[in-house]
Amino acid sequence: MKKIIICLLLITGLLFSLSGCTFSSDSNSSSNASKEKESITLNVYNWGDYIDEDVLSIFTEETGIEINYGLYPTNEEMYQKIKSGGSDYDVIFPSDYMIEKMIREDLIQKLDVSVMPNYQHIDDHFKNLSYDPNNEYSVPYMWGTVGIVYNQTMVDDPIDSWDILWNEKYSQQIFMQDSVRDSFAVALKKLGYSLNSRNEDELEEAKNLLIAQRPLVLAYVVDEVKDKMIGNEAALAVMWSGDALYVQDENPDLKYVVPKEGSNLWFDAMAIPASSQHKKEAEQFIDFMSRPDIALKNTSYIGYSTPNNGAKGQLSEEILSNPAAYPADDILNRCEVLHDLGDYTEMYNDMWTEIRSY
Ligand code: N2P
Repeated sequence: MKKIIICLLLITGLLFSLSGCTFSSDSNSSSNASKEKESITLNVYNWGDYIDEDVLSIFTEETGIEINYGLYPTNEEMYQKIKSGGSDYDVIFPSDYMIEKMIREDLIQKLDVSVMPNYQHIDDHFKNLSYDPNNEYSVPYMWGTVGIVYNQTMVDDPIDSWDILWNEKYSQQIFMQDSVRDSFAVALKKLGYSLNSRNEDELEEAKNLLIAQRPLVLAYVVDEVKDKMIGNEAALAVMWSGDALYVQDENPDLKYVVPKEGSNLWFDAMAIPASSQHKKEAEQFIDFMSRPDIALKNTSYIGYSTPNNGAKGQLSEEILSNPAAYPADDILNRCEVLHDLGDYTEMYNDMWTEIRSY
């Protein structure tokens, strides 16, 4: 009897260690060792409020691949997480300049658009852009501009210039973005400089401008700005166009303008960190996100503009003719795309820390 029990224990132990091997390629599913089939979990890391979360369960239903979904507020925070290692993200959504930087630092891996049939739905205008000239590292997700959202019942000046954000009349009525590149872009454009300036005098000037603005600013915010503007908490806010669309829907007093001095035109795209062990499944997810019905769900839910022709073709005339969502060329022509600043990144970051410490 004893022998039989020992034998059984040995066999059980062997089975456990074998199943351990099967699952060792995926640390997240080791607790699911009792499942018969290997189950993969993709770690997807995205901006807050930047997806219709229903699509995540649709993906799991269709593929059996589980998704562990995490959020970040800015490119810089995402970058730090990936750079420091220790995290095992499989899909991220960096912006243009951050894609450039992450390619340079070998932090994202090449992907193969030839295994992504839905890549054909991405409009050619969003391909071969300078941050990823051969479309080797990223698949466009959303795009837009940065501008001012204002509450027309709370302002009586014309809003067409960044200058309004330095008007003392609106002291404590202004929300700025808690984001280094976005805030510097505002100050640099107000001064008539490039938002990619590497000129130390210009940067110093922009920094001083942002410090001078500090007492007028009610708060530096990210996603929470939407509810605050909907709730009439301030007159003016620097916002991304997609969020502007979303708040206008909830509060018709809110208007969006891209100031005459020019602004930022940005592109966010899906990419796979170099450390991901699930390239194939990550590509499958990126392709799924580019499928017209799924891209339509996302753009409709979050309000941001889609680079996906299959989805765009199904949007209402009301959305397509809203200049906040699909601006005409005269607006786009005065916008500039952010670039990786190389060694100057640190200078911007240090200055931003200084501004935020006042
Ligand atoms: C959504 C964030 C949009 C990112 N909350 C703009 N690049």
